[in-house]
Amino acid sequence: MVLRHQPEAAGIQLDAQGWCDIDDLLQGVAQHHAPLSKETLMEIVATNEKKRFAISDCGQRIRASQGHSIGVSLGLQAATPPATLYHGTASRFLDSVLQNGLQKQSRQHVHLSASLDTAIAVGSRHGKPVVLTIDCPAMQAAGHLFYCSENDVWLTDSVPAACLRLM
Ligand code: HQG
Repeated sequence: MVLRHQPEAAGIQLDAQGWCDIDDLLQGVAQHHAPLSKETLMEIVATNEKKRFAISDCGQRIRASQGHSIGVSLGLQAATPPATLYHGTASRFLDSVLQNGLQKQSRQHVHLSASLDTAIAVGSRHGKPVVLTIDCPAMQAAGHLFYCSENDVWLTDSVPAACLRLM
């Protein structure tokens, strides 16, 4: 939450690439919430089921690898995706998605996955899950760029309805 949506909740600031100093984070969390040791933080980073957080090469800074709703520039390189990616959503969003395509809503990107199971899990967060397949070569031919976050989430700016198919 703090590293992706609300750094001010811990009284910290992120730099333009989303990094913050680990000691500042620990101090801010202690002041605004409850004490958190560096060992516990590192344990969270290491065991987080989605590997959401990354530590900088120097070991002094931390950031979330994707999923921000605040303006950070992750500096990701465009990459070639597999031919098919998946997006899980809730059945109640389906009409709108099939008509308007996928939009990033409050996040910085539309999130896609190479795994069907992941897409089902992501869609289930919103309600009865439905899965869409994305025709990546068609999107690339139309000039859309794809990025792969450090924790293997595929990101893109939007997906046109013509490149989506309901599974
Ligand atoms: C939907 C979690 C209507 C979209 C997950 C989704 C993921 C539309 C919802 C990550 C629409 C946005 C992201 C349109 C898109 N009309 N609905 N035109 N276009 N939508 O949570 O993909 O726990 O912002 O289908 O694991 O569900 O945060 O995106 O249902 O990786 O690490 O609008 O969040 O990761 O919801 O999930 P979200 P998401 P973390």
